[in-house]
Amino acid sequence: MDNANLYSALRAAFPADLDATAIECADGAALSYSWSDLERGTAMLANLLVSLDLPAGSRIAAQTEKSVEALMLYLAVLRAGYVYLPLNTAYQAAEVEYFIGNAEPAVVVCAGKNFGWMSKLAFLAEVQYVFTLNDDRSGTLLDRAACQSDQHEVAIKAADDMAAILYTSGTTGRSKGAMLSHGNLLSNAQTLHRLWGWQADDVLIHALPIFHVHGLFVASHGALLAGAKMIWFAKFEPRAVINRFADATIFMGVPTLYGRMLAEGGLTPAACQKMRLFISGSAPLLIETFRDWQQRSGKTILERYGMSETIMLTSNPYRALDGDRLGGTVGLALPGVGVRVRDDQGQPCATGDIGHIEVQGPNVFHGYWRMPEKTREEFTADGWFKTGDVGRCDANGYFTIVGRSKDLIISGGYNVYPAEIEGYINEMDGVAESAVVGIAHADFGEAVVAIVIPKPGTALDGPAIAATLKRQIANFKVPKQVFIVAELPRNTMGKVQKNLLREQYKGLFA
Ligand code: MCA
Ligand code: AMP
Repeated sequence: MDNANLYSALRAAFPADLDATAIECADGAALSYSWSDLERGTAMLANLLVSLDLPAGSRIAAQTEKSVEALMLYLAVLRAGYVYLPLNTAYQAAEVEYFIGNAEPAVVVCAGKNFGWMSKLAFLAEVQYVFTLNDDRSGTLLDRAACQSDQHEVAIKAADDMAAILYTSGTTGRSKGAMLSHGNLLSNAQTLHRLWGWQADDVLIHALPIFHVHGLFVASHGALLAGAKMIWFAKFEPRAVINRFADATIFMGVPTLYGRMLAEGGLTPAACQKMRLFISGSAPLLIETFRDWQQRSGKTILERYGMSETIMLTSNPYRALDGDRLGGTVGLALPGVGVRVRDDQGQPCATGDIGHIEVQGPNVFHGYWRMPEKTREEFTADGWFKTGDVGRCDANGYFTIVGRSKDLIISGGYNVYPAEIEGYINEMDGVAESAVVGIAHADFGEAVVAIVIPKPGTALDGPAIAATLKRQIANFKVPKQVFIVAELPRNTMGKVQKNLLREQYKGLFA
């Protein structure tokens, strides 16, 4: 029987020389990991998980700082046949409590500094095991794995078996867990492998977090499936990254990373000469950034588009013979992926007309964890997933995203759902109502801004509201500005007109 476990496919791509360097750490101690280190380290971690005798399909939740060991934990979960649940390190206790309550993981792995509150809420949720993993390679997870065998037979999985759950916030209610299978992840990784011309002698600069699709799947799978080396940055440092372009061939980033590198002096065609591919995604890349990068580095960024529910969907061409990389567009549908534009009635839009983007393919997720109704709502009757993005397709098949029908802010590549922030603000004493909007921001693309109405006779303080939120929610969700006003603009139906608020505050971060 063929094993569809993603780890088997990744392992098969490791180079013959297992002593070659797989990952070189760029920051901190001069550490490097061979392919054999990855194989043996993930085997020991997988054996530890197996030794816990967890039920099939158990979720393993991880909220840890970025480290090679954290990546190995992900690979070990795949190889042991369990389901990986990564959590943004910025999430605070109230946010994590929801994910743990909803996903009911069997194991939680957290940073040692968070063990106090994490273990408390995990045990209240009847999680059986809580391990710690720190970015200096200390913690109980590795201590326990150290006495395990470094030989492990990869668990047999079918393509439809779940490999990971990625939580994406809901427009109205709480976050939804998108269930991705081994087949979803592998088919997308193989498509990108061919399309972007990955080779064993590529070197990827990995400077993204590993709790989202971009850093965990698109970047890591790309390098692993090519047997290519990674230069590993635990934290993005623009100048340090530019300094390593001389040793690398591929870089992936969200637009904020490109903007920050453009603000550095050392970005020149000579510095980028060896680089063959710069990829941008997760948020719209401004045409100015696209052009400035071309001018300063001599290289044309390839912009692509995707989602947690679907992994990658479209890409600008890699090879010149397949077409130009057009700034402002997200390129063509990936081979094997269906992308279409529909009007409000669900009818096909004419070429160039704006409508709702819907998608289909082997990369599209299997539904939201324990939310069958939500899943049904997000698919059309003929089985296409409604992305919530609004865009158009030109005569050559290039897609452009022009907006979103979902009320979503993307700040520095992280998603923020206004309804969630409004919920926290509305619960505060003296608040009658609030509206949260995304305002153009030079560094983050969009920044979160809150407009708050006090209850009659109450005085509110904007910075105090932001300070309270900072103690409750992930820092990137906290409004950069909070305005106290007497009333919100409304349409005749009484609905808050967020477009007018966005217009009113548009120059705020100019
Ligand atoms: C940090 N801060 C932010 C953000 N990040 N504010 C708004 N938006 C952000 N994204 C604020 C913090 O709240 C803090 O504020 C201050 O900046 C410093 O925090 P620090 O963590 O030190 O910031 P940083 O290290 O400079 O981080 C900026 C960053 C990071 C490197 C741009 O946000 C990042 O790595 N973004 C990438 C996200 C990503 O990988 N997205 C992929 C999603 P204060 O001092 O006031 O507390 S996957 C996806 O979307 C799909 C599928 C796709 O297509 O890829
Ligand atoms: P996530 O929920 O983190 O998976 O974010 C997915 C959303 O990010 C998509 O639905 C888009 O709105 C947005 N996105 C990703 N890539 C791009 C891009 N290249 N241009 C514009 N928006 C993008």
